[in-house]
Amino acid sequence: MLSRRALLAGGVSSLATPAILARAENSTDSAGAAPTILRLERRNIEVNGKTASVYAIRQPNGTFGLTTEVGKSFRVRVENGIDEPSLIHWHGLTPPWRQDGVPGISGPPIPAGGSADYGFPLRFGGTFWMHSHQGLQEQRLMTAPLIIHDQRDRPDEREVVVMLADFSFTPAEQIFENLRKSDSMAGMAKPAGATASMSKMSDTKMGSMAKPTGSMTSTSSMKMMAPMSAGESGPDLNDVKYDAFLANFRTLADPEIVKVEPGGRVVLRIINSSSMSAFHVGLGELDGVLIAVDGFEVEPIRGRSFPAAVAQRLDIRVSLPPGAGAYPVLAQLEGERERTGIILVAGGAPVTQIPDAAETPSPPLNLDLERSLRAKKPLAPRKADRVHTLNLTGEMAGYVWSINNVVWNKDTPPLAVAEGERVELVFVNQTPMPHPMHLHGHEFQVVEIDSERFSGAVRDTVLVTPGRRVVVAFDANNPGWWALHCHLLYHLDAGMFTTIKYV
Ligand SMILES: [Cu+2]
Repeated sequence: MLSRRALLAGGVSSLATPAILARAENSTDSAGAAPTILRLERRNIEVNGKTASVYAIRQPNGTFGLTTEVGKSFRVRVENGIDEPSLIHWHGLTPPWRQDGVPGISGPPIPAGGSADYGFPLRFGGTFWMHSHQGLQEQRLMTAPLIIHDQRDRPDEREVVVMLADFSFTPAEQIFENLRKSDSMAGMAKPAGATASMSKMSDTKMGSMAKPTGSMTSTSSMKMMAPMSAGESGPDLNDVKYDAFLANFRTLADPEIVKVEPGGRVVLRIINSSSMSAFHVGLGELDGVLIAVDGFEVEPIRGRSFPAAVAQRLDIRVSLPPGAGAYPVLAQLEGERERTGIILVAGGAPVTQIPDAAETPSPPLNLDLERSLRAKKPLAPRKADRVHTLNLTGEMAGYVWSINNVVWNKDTPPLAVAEGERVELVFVNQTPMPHPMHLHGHEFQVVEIDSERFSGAVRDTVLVTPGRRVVVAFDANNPGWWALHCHLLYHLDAGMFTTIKYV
């Protein structure tokens, strides 16, 4: 049988003369060492009994993404085997800015059939990930784990990577178009020729931009408006109604089963690679210890449920009870019942099917955990040399998202920063939706929530819930032009994006 995969492999290997974009800068080690090849490919996965064509970032041996160790250089060649340009961002790493993987800011995308080389020292270990920053490719699962081992890893501990994702059979471009149309739906002035798009509206769920209004009378229109799970006074969540939620590319109908030792130790590396969806990660009857967020160590926090906003990572240590047992690790969508997950199985215990919906909806993510996190290695105390306030803003009509009411475009002036400065970013969420804010090229420390100062987690993505004010601090120690944006894919694409530049 000639599988699609075989065809793809042939397609990729036929790139005999790839255009090598010399993008790698001097690295500190073995210039002669061969880079790890990461191929951007198309592949098929099965979701809800249907075949879906998605992307993948894989090594030639089939390994998704990359596992390496601190002290080594990051030496990678990305080969673009899909039929459109792409560029991969190393989420959470601090490369030279030309290697950061943001089209138009760090450099041009890799053309179809081309490749690009990367090389830079790895300053720290932890749980990171990689994803396309080109267009809406991330929604089609152009994502993979990026794990950097360091001295924290224990030889007696089993590492289990769990990558969470949201999935829709509707093409991302259509999802985005539906979101943009949502205001006309709210007004209920039925657009001419809207019949086709009306049926597609079931793919998106209206947030506040389309709350039922007095002018809405049609019951069929009412049906399109999914109920506000968090209630009228709660935040607006989950703009997009997904067909499935995946853990390591699988649903709970056919979850990944990970064999573990009875009484053994496991470290879960949870990566929320979703485009739009935040989860509560539940350990069931297992006690967990949260030891790191976004790759950076925190003072350990015990618990059985931890929040993971879009793009965030959680390292959770669990000790398994002696004897046989099956232990689901479940991620439940915030504000909803839907969930996904994997199952740890010790000693050949039987595995029972777990419904892909919990009995009750989960609450929206809040900042309670964020407030209680304390960095193990905080930034050195220092007064800020410069403070930038970023009001997170949005026009509900037309799905317009912005920062300080500016919808980003290439002419938007970057925020000024000078090398060597301690910079504080004040995020003020003036919208009814939560925004996970991500700074490229630097780790930052959460230092204030709603005027309460504390020595919070060092990380690269912080959730700012509606009405809240969250302050992060970072040292401007990596000159370049860096993206700073909401990590909700359609917010980012709609303009909730800006940059910091010091070169
Ligand atoms: Cu956002």
